[in-house]
Amino acid sequence: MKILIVNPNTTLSMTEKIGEAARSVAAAGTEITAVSPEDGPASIEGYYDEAFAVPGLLREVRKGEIQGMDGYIVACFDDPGLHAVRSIATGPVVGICEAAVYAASMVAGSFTVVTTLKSSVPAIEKVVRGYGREYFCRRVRAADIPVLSLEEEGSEARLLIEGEIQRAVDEDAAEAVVLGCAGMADLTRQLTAKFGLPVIDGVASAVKMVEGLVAQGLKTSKVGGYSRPPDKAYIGEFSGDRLDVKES
Ligand code: 5HY
Repeated sequence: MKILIVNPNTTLSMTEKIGEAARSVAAAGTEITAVSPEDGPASIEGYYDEAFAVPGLLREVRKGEIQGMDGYIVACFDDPGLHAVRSIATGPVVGICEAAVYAASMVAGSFTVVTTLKSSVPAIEKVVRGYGREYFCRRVRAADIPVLSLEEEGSEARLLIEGEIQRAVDEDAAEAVVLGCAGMADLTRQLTAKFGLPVIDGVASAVKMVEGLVAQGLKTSKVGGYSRPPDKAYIGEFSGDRLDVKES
């Protein structure tokens, strides 16, 4: 089974980390390919960055369709462009926020999300509500760290994340914690051991969910909302993003 993971930001060290986290849980026979777009923001911290990450994300998925990928993962915790990706993907597509909040609400009665900057919180709250998980989600907290500090050796990012997890336990009575950034994927095991409760990384959860969907022979429905858009002209910088009729 071939799974394409797209990290919608353009920081390759984070893409490599995401690929490693995915391979660490993938089943034998699952081939993981982790990529980033050629164009777009180095990190995604709110609505503006999200908007500019989507065209590059879609271009990588179009390449994946030509390469015959069986399933896709959108590896940014805002799940940017998830529905647009489903409009052009044949196989199942799962977002890491979507996967993590469903997994969390299956292993705990409540959870808190710990993300990076305050500017990322409203977008994540909206996505969690969109999945109908607001009943389980006690709070979306920010560790007040830039996304790219997770790539810096010796940064205090992990200490600040631990501090926010402790507050989630003490103040939110959270029974599980969801890591609100793909760049935190490598911290899961040590944080779970340190705090003695499930600390969930969406990359790992998404790999297992895509594997499960593909193994059932499920594909993205092309009836209704996720059907391919009718052909039309794309002009200017996006003229190359017009879907080729062959892709229909
Ligand atoms: C992420 N940004 O998972 C989100 C996290 C955030 O570049 N990868 C990013 O802070 O919204």
